[in-house]
Amino acid sequence: MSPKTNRKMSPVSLAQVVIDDGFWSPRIETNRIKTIPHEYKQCKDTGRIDAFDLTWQSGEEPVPHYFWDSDVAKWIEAASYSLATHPDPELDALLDEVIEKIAGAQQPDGYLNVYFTVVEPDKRWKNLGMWHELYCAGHLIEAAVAHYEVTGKRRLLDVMCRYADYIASVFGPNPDQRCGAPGHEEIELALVLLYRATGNRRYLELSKFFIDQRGQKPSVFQRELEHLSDEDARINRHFFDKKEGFDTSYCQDHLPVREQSEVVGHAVRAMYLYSGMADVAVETGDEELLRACRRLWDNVCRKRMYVTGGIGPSRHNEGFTKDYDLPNETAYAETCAAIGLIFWNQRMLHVDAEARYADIIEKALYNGALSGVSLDGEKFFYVNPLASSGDHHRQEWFGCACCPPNIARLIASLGGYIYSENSADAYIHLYISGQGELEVAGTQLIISQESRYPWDGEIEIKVDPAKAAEFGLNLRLPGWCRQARLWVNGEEMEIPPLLRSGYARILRRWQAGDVVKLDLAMPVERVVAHPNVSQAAGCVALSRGPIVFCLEEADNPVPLHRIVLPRDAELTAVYDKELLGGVVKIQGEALLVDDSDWDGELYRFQAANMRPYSLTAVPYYAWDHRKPGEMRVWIRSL
Ligand code: FUB
Ligand code: ZN
Repeated sequence: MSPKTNRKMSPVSLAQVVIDDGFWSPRIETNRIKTIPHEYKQCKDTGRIDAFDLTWQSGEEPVPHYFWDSDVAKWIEAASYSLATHPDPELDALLDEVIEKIAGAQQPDGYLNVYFTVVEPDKRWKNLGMWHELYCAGHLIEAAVAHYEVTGKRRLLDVMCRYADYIASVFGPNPDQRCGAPGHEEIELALVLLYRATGNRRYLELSKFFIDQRGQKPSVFQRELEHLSDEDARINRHFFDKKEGFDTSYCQDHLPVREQSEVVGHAVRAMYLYSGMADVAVETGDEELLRACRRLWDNVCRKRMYVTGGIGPSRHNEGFTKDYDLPNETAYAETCAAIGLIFWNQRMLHVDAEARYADIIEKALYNGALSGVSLDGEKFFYVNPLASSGDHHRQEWFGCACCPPNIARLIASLGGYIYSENSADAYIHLYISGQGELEVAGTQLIISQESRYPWDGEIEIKVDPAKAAEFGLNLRLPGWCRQARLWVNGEEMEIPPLLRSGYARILRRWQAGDVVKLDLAMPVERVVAHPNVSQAAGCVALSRGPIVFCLEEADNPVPLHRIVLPRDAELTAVYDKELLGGVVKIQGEALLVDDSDWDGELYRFQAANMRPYSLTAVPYYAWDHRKPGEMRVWIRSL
């Protein structure tokens, strides 16, 4: 094996960051006081939490589902992150209570899964392809690590180490062990977190084992089918049996992961797999895995991603189809998939230190992921289409409730995405007001940011090292920004000579009181899609800074497909503090296809007339908060 590929930088942890930001602070507070309690209540009311008491009896309703454990796990993770930035003794005690229940559900051999303990105990590990035991284990491990890191309490961590030890005894390369891999990836990345938290290499090795099992022939998922009843294998066959033969690309098992170049199958599964691959690669110096990650990144980000950062267009497989296939109204674009894209890009960012990954994090964060939660924090989108005829609305919960606690854990941990550090450099990836405490060039360093981002591109950054030191301060120049200016202590700097992989690197001897100003021009932009995206042909999407906009019927009470935006129409950005919690809206003089002279015909030879029309567009993340109606991101253009 090649030598260790250390990450080029490490993220500054959530606990070292204070967010004090006009855009995010209210959302983090809503997440804390509304979303997290709401999700606890849902988990409690639907039986997910008490299911860990293992008192379920045959015939009782509801029957625990085989991925219920993961919903509670993600709630624990979200609540733990929230404690990191906002101590709350009540929440702390509630977490202890839930964790005790989970600990009580652990079996004498270390196994821990509600469904396969009380509902179908004879089916443990029988259907790895579809039955989610390893996925649930992964989420519980992530929860355990988060809870331990934030509170210092080992209860859940110890439980999950026992479970992971048991899993490591069952699965592995030895003759007395099973080959296997999770159908739904997740445990791979979680085991690396567990390895980092405990120093136990066995977890890293198990993660690598699972990663390399995927795609071997014959497939582990094919082999296990031989032992499944027709009834138990029905769901597998639905996804795996194709006209051309057995195909497990649904769970990225079509090829060994090191040979993969195309993102296929279920989108959340794919994102968690690639995150795990990046993690294992970083810890083991496995360049081959990283090369695969970079190829897959090119495919998804250049050919299979919505302008909102949503991914996975198809409802059928909750995932990918083919290059440039990005339908709008039927877009699946699951909230979890956009979040998974963020997780993976966060990892790649630290491997390669290239701003393109942070660009994707930002795009998904402000658009395709954030749309997943309502402004009041108590309703959620599972599916995030880019057009709607008015019948798609956020819901309080779902039978399959993966998305709500996923967005809660992302928002609660946002502080961990802003800064990174290494021995010679500090990095700012996201422009979010507040402070970060870093350690660079042998000194403690406080970086403070102030801005009205994402509504305004002027950012003031104060750099306060405990003692004067030379290091590079790297400021991300977002991919969406075409014109930036930079000043250090009032003196303007030329940016091109400072450019390093999408960051402006200011290398100097920094001292307390130094002030940097960055001005990112934020005009309204018309985005056009690659000519092969048939569903966006002849259209533009409006964006400004990191925000993608959409038309809603609430502002435009006309059929939205009849609004046409001339190429030269002036578009103005206006901040409206009363609208949707305070947003910039875009206004402009467009045209409306007129039907007043159609006289009832369906077809005619003469083109339709157009009349002037003033359009208003609002941020996509905030759609569906007013009177139900049409929505559309891609606007016809002329
Ligand atoms: O299967 C577990 C989760 O539920 C997946 O990540 C989502 O796509 C949904 O299928
Ligand atoms: Zn989901």
